[in-house]
Amino acid sequence: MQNVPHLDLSPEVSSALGAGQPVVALESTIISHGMPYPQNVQTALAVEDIIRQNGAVPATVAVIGGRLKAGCTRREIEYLGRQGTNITKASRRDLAMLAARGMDGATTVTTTMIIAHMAGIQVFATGGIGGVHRGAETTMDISADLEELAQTPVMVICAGAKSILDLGLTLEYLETKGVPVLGYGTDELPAFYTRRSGFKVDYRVDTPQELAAVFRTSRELGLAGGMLVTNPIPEEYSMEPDVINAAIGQALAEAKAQGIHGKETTPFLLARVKDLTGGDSLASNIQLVFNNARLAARTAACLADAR
Ligand code: PSU
Ligand code: MN
Repeated sequence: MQNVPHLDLSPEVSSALGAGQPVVALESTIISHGMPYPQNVQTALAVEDIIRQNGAVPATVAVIGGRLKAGCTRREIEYLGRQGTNITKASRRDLAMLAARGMDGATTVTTTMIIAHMAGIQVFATGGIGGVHRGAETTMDISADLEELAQTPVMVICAGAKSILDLGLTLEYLETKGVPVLGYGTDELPAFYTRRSGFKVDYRVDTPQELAAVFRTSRELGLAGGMLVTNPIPEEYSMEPDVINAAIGQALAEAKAQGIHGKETTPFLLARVKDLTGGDSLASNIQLVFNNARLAARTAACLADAR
């Protein structure tokens, strides 16, 4: 762990890391901006339970009162969930300001990676990452998540990315930045709600042991960046491509018509897709996060075993 004056480890996370036990980081923008209350809080707490059941300690990451938290209490998770979009969605550029002013922030993939790395946590589970937006060739809207994957050595386990993004350009960007994109049990990049996208990942990996081995090797080689593990949604919870693509198409058109831009874009699209598909997409979203949490806990356990 780096000595960072603004960082607080929860007692459970601190003792697990000190004893070399597996820890899995979790983001908080998915709580505040990614799901409605109260499902967001129920899901966040259930994800923590799943990580424990699979042999690791969960560390939900957030900024609370200016403190960078690796490990939130139930009360803090409840607070983030109730506040929802009132909480600042905190990316890399927001961290110093929030810490200096003693403010709250919900951490995206980017800031969760930063804080996990400060704390000494190597594995992070979430739902979907940000990427290159459709039309980025003119808007230049490319998520900071991709830059963070290029520079911060944390393994991010997700269900791919939603096709609110340009998945092909997202893969091109990750290739340029030297970020390995691994498919768990698949050769194909999953598209969050669906198991297939038509785009190939770099490598297929079939076990948590091998995920741990590749990550460890990357560190031994002194490579700077992280690693993206894409884990397809379980078949029984996956959605009809036509249904989800129609909702995504409409959400994108509304965002354009309303001039939504900057950090509002992703939360707007996520909320509209959820509304347009009723509760179905939310149920799928919850299940894929559970699935990623299980894999992350097992992978973190393999990393800890090999120490
Ligand atoms: N994609 C999802 N669900 C999410 C997010 C993205 O399917 O909750 C959140 C994550 O916190 C991610 C952030 O890091 O949005 C990316 O935002 P932006 O596109 O503004 O970089
Ligand atoms: Mn953006």
